[in-house]
Amino acid sequence: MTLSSTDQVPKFAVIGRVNEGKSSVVSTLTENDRIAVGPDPGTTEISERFDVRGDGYDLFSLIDTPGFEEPERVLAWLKQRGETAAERRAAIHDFVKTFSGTEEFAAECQLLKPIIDGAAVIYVVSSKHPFRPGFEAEMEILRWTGAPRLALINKSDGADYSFDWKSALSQYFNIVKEFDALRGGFVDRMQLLEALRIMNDDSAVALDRAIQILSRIQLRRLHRSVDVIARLLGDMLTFRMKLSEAEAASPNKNAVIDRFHDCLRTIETNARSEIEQLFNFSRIERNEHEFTKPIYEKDLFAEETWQFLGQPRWVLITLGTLAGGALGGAVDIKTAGFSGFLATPIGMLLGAVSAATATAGEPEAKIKGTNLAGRVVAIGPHKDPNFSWVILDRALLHFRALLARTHAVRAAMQVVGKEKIGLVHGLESANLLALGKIMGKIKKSESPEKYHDFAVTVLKPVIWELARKFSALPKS
Ligand SMILES: Nc1nc2c(ncn2[C@@H]2O[C@H](COP(=O)(O)OP(=O)(O)OP(=O)(O)O)[C@@H](O)[C@H]2O)c(=O)[nH]1
Ligand SMILES: [Mg+2]
Repeated sequence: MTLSSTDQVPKFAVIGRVNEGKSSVVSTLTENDRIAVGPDPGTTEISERFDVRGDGYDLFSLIDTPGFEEPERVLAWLKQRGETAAERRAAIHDFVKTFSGTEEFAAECQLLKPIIDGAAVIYVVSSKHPFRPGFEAEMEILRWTGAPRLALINKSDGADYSFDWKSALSQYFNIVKEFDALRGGFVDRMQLLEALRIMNDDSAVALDRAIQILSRIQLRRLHRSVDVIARLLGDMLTFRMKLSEAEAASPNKNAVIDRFHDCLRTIETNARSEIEQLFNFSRIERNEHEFTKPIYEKDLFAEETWQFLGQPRWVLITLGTLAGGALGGAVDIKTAGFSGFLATPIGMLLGAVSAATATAGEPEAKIKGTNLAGRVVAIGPHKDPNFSWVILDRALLHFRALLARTHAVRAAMQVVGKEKIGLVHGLESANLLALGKIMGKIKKSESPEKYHDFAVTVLKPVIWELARKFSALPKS
């Protein structure tokens, strides 16, 4: 369903010098990770329009363009033809008409054509390069177009010349804004749309609607992500694998366990892909090299995963006891702290139990088997008490990495920060207890569906908190 004609859909040409991050801005704002972005100047050679659609509406379009190559020569040509204000726009038209299809000024023709066709301008500069008067020629050319113009300082790491840029840009552009194409979250993107809306009255209604629809879609994605993670927990915690006839007849324990683990890995990988697709990521690379894999990307059953993720043993036992109602939830395991907690009689008791029962244990040693007439016919579910926490932790880490990523990033996904630590033990005690309880119930249940809605209710505040931290939560 398209309610508006194409003419009413706001169009923005993203313009600037080569390699300033124009295509990165287009990728991030259009949530398109297939646009060519690269370190070599001149990656984009022809202008290309990318449409943003949502809930059946055309919302806005961005046009990715090649960088200015010879702005001084172009300006000199224009100056010979446009002496008065009235003549300047006509001179731009003449320029494109004269040089289109020729070898001269190919990049400039490509980038000016969309403006002639009615696009407003987003002029991109990188904060890491200092402002030089050489840039004034291209800014002047853009002023001659008479189109509404917003300047975007693409913030990057390292040197930051934003301050110098601002004073120069404000002389040529209606609005100057900072934006980080590699990190800008949903909220930052909406703020940019709001700035574009202010810049150009003609597109105000359309952009208001775009912000409204995109916010609705974002909320829906967050809800669906909670749903996928809740389903992942249910599926993994109750997963049982039937042995084939051949496996049951001559059991090879290791081979069967390997297949069991492969099935669990597949469930996890599918859930991750489902969430990535919800957020329009189509080709996130997974780094296969063991040493550079982020923790959540390390194999689910790698020893390191089990060391850093999930819960320490003492927390597992405490949580088990609390969830079982023995302490009535009266002890706050977070504020009690490990050492202080151990000094209490309950803590000493639990410490002793922990020391007596905790085994470093291979995760695969804890799989339940089902016997029938003396033959193992199925195995599962996974019995390790930390299993549920490890898969939850991995799901949260993956989700966090996704929220921290924009569609302009082409590198393999990494956990934010290099801390070798999961997320579950940073959760609020109330959330921890509720999660422990629900995961315990799911594990014991034959049908995880029974607890799905409950799991969704418990997971939602955790996912919402992450979304808020990463500017991914729309304004209500
Ligand atoms: N550190 C950092 N790098 C960035 C940022 N934005 C873009 N880059 C990198 O800068 C390089 C150029 O980015 P592009 O988006 O292709 O730049 P462009 O202006 O479209 O370049 P051309 O098409 O060649 O004119 C790529 O390697 C990007 O990953 C940023 O905000 N921070
Ligand atoms: Mg480009």
